[in-house]
Amino acid sequence: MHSAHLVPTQAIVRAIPNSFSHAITHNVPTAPINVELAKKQHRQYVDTLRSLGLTIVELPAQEQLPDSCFVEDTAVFLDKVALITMPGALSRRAETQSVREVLSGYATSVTEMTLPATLDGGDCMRVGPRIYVGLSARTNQDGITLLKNTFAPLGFQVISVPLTDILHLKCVVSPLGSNRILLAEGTVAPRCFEPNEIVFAPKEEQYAANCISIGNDVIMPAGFPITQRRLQWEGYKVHALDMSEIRKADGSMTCSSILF
Ligand code: CIR
Repeated sequence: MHSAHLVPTQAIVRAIPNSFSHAITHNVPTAPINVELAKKQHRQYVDTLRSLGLTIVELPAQEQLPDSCFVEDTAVFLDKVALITMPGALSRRAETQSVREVLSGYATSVTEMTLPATLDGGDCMRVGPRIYVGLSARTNQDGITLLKNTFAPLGFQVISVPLTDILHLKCVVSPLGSNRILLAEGTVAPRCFEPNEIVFAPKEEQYAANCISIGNDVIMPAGFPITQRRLQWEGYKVHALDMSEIRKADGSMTCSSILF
């Protein structure tokens, strides 16, 4: 049986490489990525996780892999079971090796995905006993089948959510504890997530729908006042971080760590 939702105590992160300006992006940034500022924003992100009591496992930057700071995409790690993914983007596939090595130290079982299956961790959202998984340009049906084969035996219900024009499921929705989510309006139909409670981020604040909730604390991007007020009104303590440079590489809150 899967564990009830537990507050994470550890975070795996990876420093931003100097090559970060070559990360994949679908945004056409209005200005080039300021890599030094991105590194500063990443340090603030890591410091915030640490200030909330998490033990940080920081992997060294990998210069030859510009997207490698987005560790979330390389593994799904729940209840000490690790599924090492086959990232959908070819240029990201070599990122998994060092994550597998570090997770092997914490996991009771490690499964490695192989082609033709592909899956990015950013498409997987655990909410209590359910794992929602985006069927996306990065995650295919074979990847979802392997996710099910790995986690259904632990008692998780795996629910696929077809996506169009959305990079990853968690670009538009993220968990707020074990029976509640934050969802960007006008993206995925709310009924897909029944019976969870939903807090909505307005469509124009879609980027803010990707947040990290740890107990009563929520880490979200700065500059999204409506979503921030809604979360505060719900009683969360909000930590708003400047993510301007990380966003230019299509990165956000959840993708920069593996929490467990
Ligand atoms: C990519 O396109 O793969 C990266 N530039 C961004 C990945 C962001 N990952 C995530 O949201 N889980």
